[in-house]
Amino acid sequence: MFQHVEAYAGDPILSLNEAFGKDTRPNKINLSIGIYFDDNGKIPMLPSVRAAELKVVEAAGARPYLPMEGAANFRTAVQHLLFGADRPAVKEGRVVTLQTVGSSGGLKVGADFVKRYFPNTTMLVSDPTWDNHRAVFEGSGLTVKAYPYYNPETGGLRFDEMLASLKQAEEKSVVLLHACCHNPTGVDLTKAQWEQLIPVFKERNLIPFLDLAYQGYGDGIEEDAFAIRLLADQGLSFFVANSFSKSMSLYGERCGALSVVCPDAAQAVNVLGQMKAIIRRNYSNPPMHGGQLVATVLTDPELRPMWEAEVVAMRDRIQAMRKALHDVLVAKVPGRDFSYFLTQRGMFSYTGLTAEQCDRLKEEFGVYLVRSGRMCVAGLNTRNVEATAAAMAAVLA
Ligand code: PLP
Ligand code: TYF
Repeated sequence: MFQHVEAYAGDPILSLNEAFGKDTRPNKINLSIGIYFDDNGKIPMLPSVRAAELKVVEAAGARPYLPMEGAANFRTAVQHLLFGADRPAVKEGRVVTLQTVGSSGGLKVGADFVKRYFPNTTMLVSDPTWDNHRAVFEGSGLTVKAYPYYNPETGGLRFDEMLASLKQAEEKSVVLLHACCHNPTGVDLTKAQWEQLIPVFKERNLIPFLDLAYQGYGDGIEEDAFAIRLLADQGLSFFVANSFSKSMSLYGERCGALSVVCPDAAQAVNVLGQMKAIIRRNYSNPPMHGGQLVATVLTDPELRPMWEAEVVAMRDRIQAMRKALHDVLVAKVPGRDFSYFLTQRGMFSYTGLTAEQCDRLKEEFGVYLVRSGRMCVAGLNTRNVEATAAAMAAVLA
């Protein structure tokens, strides 16, 4: 019956993470998967989230199904977090926010919506992007093409080429953009560059689709929402998928949202309705628990500032590790530029290491990086950063 079902090659990042788990070497170092580990190499339970969980458990009663669009308190809190409670688009009722199964769920629901209402459109993604973007969009039947983004020669952005490419894009193409902390490169647009994109979006009638998976890991919780607020203030219609996996260390709870900014409140009502229909056809409604932790942290006057301070601490720790790795490498490998570790933002850096060098790092030194050369710098800590630098220096020699 199932002879025609071919073997699954596996997801490269998840497979590498599994291989790390099976590696018996005591000094192995996991810089593969995009997860924030603390200085003890553990996934943290944030004290603010723990306190919220105790409150949620204390108050918990019956477990009805949530509505298709998720819990109302979660949706409002997330909308205010992303857009700001006082922004015109929010006050005018033009923003729709739905609770989704992680931001992956938000991307998928958004992709199904795009396919249904813009069936012949093209999804434009950065070159490179998170592999799963292409998989999710193609899975919904959309055509995916890339726009220029990363410049391997400079470790920076090919902004002029990106802009030129978008100026040529077909009307109503959907342009996927990482709102901050680009995965996999760590290279972000500056505020001025975001502003330069606005007239192109308007003239070409493009539909931005922002992915905010690392809010708070770039410059700050508010600061990392800059692009979202800019696009909303400029009157654009666009999508945002956002995640709490990293910002609240709630990976397995699958907490995310999809928001759509619409031209007017009447269109917002219909967009919400059709998003609900898509959710009903896919998984009916999201799970309760994780979303209630997020809503509690965001709205509780004591827990909110606690969480904000915890995000600062995670961001600062990554910055400190970037600097530590940079300084050791500069000393060990003279003549090579490692400044990208200091300029790139968020959890990832693109090291420029070849696939063969990454294989050597894994096999000879137990240091796991994705074969594209992407390093999750959030896997570094005070005990493994020297060894990582030494291993990198060895494969670069
Ligand atoms: N988008 C990007 C760019 C990511 O890096 C990730 C996770 O690594 C996601 C979306 C999905 O996150 P989640 O589904 O856990 O919210
Ligand atoms: O490291 C990355 O880029 C991601 C991590 O449901 C990830 O692929 C893992 C599981 C998941 C979403 C993202």
